[in-house]
Amino acid sequence: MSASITSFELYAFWRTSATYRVRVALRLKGLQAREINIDLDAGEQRSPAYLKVNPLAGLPTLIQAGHPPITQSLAILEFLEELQPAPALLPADLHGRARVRSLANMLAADTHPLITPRVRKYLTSAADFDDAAWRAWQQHWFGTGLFAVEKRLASEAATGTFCHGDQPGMADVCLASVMAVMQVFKIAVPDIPLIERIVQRCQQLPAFAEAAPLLQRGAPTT
Ligand SMILES: N[C@@H](CCC(=O)N[C@@H](CS)C(=O)NCC(=O)O)C(=O)O
Repeated sequence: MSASITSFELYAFWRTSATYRVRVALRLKGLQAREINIDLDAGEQRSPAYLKVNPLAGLPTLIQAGHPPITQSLAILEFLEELQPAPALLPADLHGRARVRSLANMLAADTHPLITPRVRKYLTSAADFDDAAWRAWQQHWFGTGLFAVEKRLASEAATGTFCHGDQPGMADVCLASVMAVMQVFKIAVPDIPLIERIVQRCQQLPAFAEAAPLLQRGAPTT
């Protein structure tokens, strides 16, 4: 592996779902990144210094030395896939790739962004949401996304041990990332047996197990 491939920096915070995806993908591909902690609870994502890196104030951002920052976890996963094609996070066939990207987007684009700190901040300040209303919001949007994914996984022949066949891929990374953040926030969605089975299988793999939020630097120890 060339030196340039390993010289990554990852702006990260212990519990973020989108950062989890990148941590897993790096590990699956045998790559490493030095993490730079951005404390979301302290609002560091909105500091002038970080806004220069990522004007949308989100984590993660991946930096490869000498290149512009790469934001958006799915763009980072696609970048890593092209940089280091094996093991593949996307299937070899066109329609398989479309299916995996579609499942990944259902989770990373249509489900997770609704429960991010900036949404919470807005709802609790501009819309008078209290803790109970925020919890109901999280439950609603996680459930909406996961029920739809469960329905697809149950009805589509390409589902295997993992979301697509018997190798972990981009959809599994996104699925496990959503389930990981739900665990952090103690949100449970009932009646998603296939998802639970697939995520349990993911967690048996070191790349997923080592990316668990509570194992990351800065995570609470109790
Ligand atoms: N679509 C973006 C989402 C980025 C994002 O919202 N990340 C969350 C953490 S999981 C964040 O940093 N939020 C900061 C905030 O909402 O203030 C991606 O996939 O990278």
